Amino acid sequence: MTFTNWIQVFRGFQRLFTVINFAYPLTFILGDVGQVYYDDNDIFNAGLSDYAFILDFNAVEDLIQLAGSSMDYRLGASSTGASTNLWLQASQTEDELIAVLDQVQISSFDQGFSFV
Ligand SMILES: [Ca+2]
Ligand SMILES: [Ca+2]
Repeated sequence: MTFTNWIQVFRGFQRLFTVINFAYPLTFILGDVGQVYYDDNDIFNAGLSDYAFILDFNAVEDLIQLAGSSMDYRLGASSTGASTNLWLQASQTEDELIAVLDQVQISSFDQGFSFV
């Protein structure tokens, strides 16, 4: 079992999942075709109780896989400004928190993301 597979095993759990990145490139599977993980499936709730908390994300080396297209998501600064929150905005009344990229500021999907 690769580490990527191990991450996939935990997909969709209603829990906070912390991923500690290692020195080599990783792909974080936060969605598959037609399925968004860490979505509480309540369009009126921001889904703050389940999201992937990713440490040491490096957009040059690592990859976050998401379902849909970049238009479905938005990146925003955390309340402290030190980290980046990844939100699902498509078909949501209240944007859904999918991931927190700890201690990195990322403002575009140009690098480090793939959409399936
Ligand atoms: Ca929600
Ligand atoms: Ca969520």
